[in-house]
Parts: sequence; structure tokens; C-alpha cells
Amino acid sequence: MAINRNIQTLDEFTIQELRNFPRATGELSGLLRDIGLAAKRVNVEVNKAGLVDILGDYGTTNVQGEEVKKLDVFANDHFTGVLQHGISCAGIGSEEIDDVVIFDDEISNQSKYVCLFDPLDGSSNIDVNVSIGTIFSVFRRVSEIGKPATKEDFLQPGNRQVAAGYVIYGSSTMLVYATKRGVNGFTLDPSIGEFTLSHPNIKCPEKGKIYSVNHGNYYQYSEGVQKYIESCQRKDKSNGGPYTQRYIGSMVADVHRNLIKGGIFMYPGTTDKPNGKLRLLYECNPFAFIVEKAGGVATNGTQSILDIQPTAVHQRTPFFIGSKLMMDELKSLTTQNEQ
Ligand code: P6P
Repeated sequence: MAINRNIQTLDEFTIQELRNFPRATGELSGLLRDIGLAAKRVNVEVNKAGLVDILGDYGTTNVQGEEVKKLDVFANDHFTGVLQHGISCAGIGSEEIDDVVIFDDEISNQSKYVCLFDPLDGSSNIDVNVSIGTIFSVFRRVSEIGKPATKEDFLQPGNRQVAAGYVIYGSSTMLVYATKRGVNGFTLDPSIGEFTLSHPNIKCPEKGKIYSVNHGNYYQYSEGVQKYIESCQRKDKSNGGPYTQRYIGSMVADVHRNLIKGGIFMYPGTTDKPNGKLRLLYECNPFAFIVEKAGGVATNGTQSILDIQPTAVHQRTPFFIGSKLMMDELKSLTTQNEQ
């Protein structure tokens, strides 16, 4: 029976990638397959969240001081579990856990990588059936292999990431990840229970007509950001305006749409929250890595996200990400208005 080689599963793709790097140990491929396995398990629960008593507040609050939904905990436990019981990860950092978790067992200490993740971003949307997602970031350890991982392994600038990706639990479930070789998207085929390559070599369009921002905070934004938002709304032939405003309130869904179609996503600092809301290590860094590998740009308003030297696991940053020419427009307007 002829095997349809056109449908490449995530496992086949990562193994194929290995063949391109004969000296590779296969650890990173293994880590990505582990993440794919956890994503499939979380997907099952997300898809039936409305049917079983897994909804509702878990009654606790996480380090962000937010009500924790049961699915957040479920997702956190599954991603932590597959990585701890795999052979490719020495420790994790998670939005749901106060500090990094060093696995410190004989096998894990031999692993070259550490992983940070937001196990279920956008979880406030769970109860109303809006797309949510998992975001992950992978670093090569700077600490000595064979010994336990250290905090420094996790506090590296985003330009040191070796891989980053996200899972979007939406109308279909997709896993998108980037390495230095590019960005590839895999759609879960329920008939075989495998992620299959559906979006090879993703590129972010240089220009788009979608801008994504929470207008409710408009009067708390800087003058430059306000000017840019107004330029998006203006009927201006030079930039193809007015643009379309799309904001789901679930970062994975908003950034994924803009990555594929072209556009800009902004979570600026406000007068109440000068550093904004989004977390550098497990939300902004991974998306910045992915979008920049696809040809886009990501900044905190003044510098590249990937150049920021982290000082704390849960630190926040203002976040602007998207199509290169739109990010250039933003930069010119904010520079003019904030000198
Ligand atoms: P706001 C979800 O809670 C989240 O962390 C991101 O997924 C999303 O982009 C953002 O917050 C939405 O925040 O303040 O606009 O509701």
C-alpha cells in the first residue's frame, strides 16, 4: 500500500530535521515531541471543557493573583509531567508556578535544555469557548551538564532561545514552532491523533491591515501609541488605511492570526501598569522569536524584545509585535511623539 508521504507528522518532521544535522543528539527533537504529546492530552480536555466539571475556578490564585481555572492546573501538570519524565529537559518555569522547578534527577541533569511555558494562556476565555493556547520557550543550559540546572539557565535573553512555539486550541488545534531553520505549523488530525505539517515555512507578511489592541486602555497609552492607533483608523491611501481592528483578548489567537495574515499586536504600558501585562519569559520572548524568524519584528517600544536581559521569571514588558512595515510605522510615530 502506497504511503502518503505528503502528510508528514510532527514526529516524522522532527526526525527528518535530525537527518539534516547528523551531529545532533536528537534531544531537541525529543523535547518537541514531548510537548506535542502534552498538547494532545490538553486538547482533549479543552475540547470537552463545557461538558465535564473541569470548568470553574479552582479556588486558588496563581502567582499573578488571578483566579486559577482547573484547566490551567491540568495543562500545567501535563506539560511539567511530560518534560520531567522525558530525557530532554533539566527543568521548567511556568506561569502557574512561583519559581523555576529544577528536576534534579540523574537523567534530567544530563539534559541540555530547559523550558519555560504558559500552560494555558487566555484562560479567562475558557468558559466562553474562545480560542486559548499554550506558549513555550526552549533554552540550551548555561550551567554544567551533569549537575542540576540553575536559575541562570532560565534568565537568558530571548536571542539565546534554540526553539519556541505555541499551541492554539481553536477551530482546529495547531502547534507552531520555530528553530533557527524557520517556522512550521502542524494541524492536529483527529483521525490519526497526530499533528501533521499543514503550514510549512511560515512567513509573516511584510504589511498587513489588522491592528490588535485593547481600546479600553486608550487614554492610558503614551501619546505616540495613541497617534499610531489614530493612524490605523485614518483613511490614508499612503498606508492603505483605515485598517481593521481585531482583538480577541487571547494573545495566542491574536498573534497567530496576524502572523499568518499580516498585522500588528500591541499590549503597551499604561499609566496604571507602565510595564504592561504580558510576561517576558513565557509569552513575549517565544512569540518574538517565532515572528522574527518569520520576518516580522517585536519590541518593547524602544528595543528588541529578544535583547532584553531578564532579571525575574515573571517580569512583565510592554509588547509590540507584527509585520515589519507596520512596526516601522509604529516606531516612526512613537519616536516623533516621545522625544
Ligand atoms: P486584556 C489573557 O489573559 C492575556 O494574558 C493574553 O492572552 C491577552 O492578549 C491579554 O491577556 C488580554 O488582556 O487586558 O486586554 O484583557
